[in-house]
Amino acid sequence: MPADRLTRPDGPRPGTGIVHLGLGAFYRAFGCVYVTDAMQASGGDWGIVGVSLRSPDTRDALKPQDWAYMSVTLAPDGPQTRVIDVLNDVLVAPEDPEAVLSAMADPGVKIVSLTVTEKGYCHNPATGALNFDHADIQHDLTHDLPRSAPGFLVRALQRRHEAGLPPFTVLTCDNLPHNGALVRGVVLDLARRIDPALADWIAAEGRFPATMVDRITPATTDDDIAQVERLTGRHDTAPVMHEPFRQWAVQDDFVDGARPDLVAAGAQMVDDVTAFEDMKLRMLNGTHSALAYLGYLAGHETISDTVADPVFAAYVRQCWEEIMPAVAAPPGISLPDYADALFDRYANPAIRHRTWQIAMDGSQKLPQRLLGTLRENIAAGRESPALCLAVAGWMRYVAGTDETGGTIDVRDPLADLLRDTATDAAPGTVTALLSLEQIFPADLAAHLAAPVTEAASLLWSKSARAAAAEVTS
Ligand code: CS2
Repeated sequence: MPADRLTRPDGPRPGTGIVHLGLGAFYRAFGCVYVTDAMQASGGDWGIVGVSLRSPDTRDALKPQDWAYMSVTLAPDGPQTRVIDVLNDVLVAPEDPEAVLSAMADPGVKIVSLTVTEKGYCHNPATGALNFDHADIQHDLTHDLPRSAPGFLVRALQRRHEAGLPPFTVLTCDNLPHNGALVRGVVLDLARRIDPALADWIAAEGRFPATMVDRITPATTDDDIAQVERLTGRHDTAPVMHEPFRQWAVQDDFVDGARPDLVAAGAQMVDDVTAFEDMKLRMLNGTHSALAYLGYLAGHETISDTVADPVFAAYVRQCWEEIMPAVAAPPGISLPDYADALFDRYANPAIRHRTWQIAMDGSQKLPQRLLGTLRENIAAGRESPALCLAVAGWMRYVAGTDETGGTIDVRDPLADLLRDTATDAAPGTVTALLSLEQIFPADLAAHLAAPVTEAASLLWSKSARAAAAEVTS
């Protein structure tokens, strides 16, 4: 007998206080859970309207469940499930951009949060400035109904300004350094071209707190859906599968102080997020990407499979040795303990986080994950053989051919350019890719040329696994 479809539990429905752009698995496993906990502790009208900027899949899956879904905590000793019913609606921007703008301009909405991934900010990854050549930005400059995330933010703020309403707080939850300043910068860049007076108002009244978000949440698979059905006896087409760990450090700077009681939900409200952000982007995301490229090339499907291989277990520890001198620990945190905890999180066999998934969009990820650390190590005269191998691993990966001659399905906004730029040989590929200034600023590229070529030669002539063993002393 087929299992009953999950339905929304009976109970009061809070008013909508948040519109979230980019409703993927991560935000449903993270922000939606924090906001649910905050309302359970302290109340408030913080129901969420989710917005998908591209595909209708999440809306189509959640609608028959009245927007409820299961959050599944994958602890090493077994899963725990919980129904999350904080969503009040899900909109699909390309189908109805007007509905998205009216939701964002609603006076009850105090926060617009975002998980639109690195590329969703339409910025130049090396400089952080808005890329006015981006097709969606070109469109949004001349149309009232936008396509891009910066476009929706600017046009909705414009409506609020015209209606005499306060702006909403823009709460970015993407893995970008100084993410609050970055989103503020792209919004102001776009607003200034549309209407300088609007830009002045946003600059004066708008709030763009920086955040550090952390919870490992692989994409949900059909196997996961079947597992949830076995566990609960309910059919949920869109559960989210995540690790037990979660951490949210948020700069406490909201318009009129209006926000859910995130402290009650366990978030850390701080004046300055920088130290949390640097630690997480460099130690977690930096090694995630390193393991993704090299692990994929070595034939490992997931991060837990990769670190179960003793060569890569030693390699990731070597990466942390190279990263830690370039990280200032946030108050109360020991970096070696943080690294140990990361290792345990990566090793959790219940988390099937594919190396291929993390390898996506490397051109947008490399600067904040690996290149900042390398820049600081170079300035301090410290060598970084394991991190240079990670950069070489990315180069080999985006060249598009794996170690057995198979084609790699490279997903990246620059995928075509990267594949065409790479050559068959290691030194040529390194020189050509290092010359892409939207990823590698010229001064850094000059310093990286020799050590990355050395790492690439090792990688091309041996294998990812042998190269990882060789840089781990
Ligand atoms: C991962 C992140 O896919 C990726 O690039 O590195 O999604 C990572 O799992 C999260 O940032 C963990 O908080």
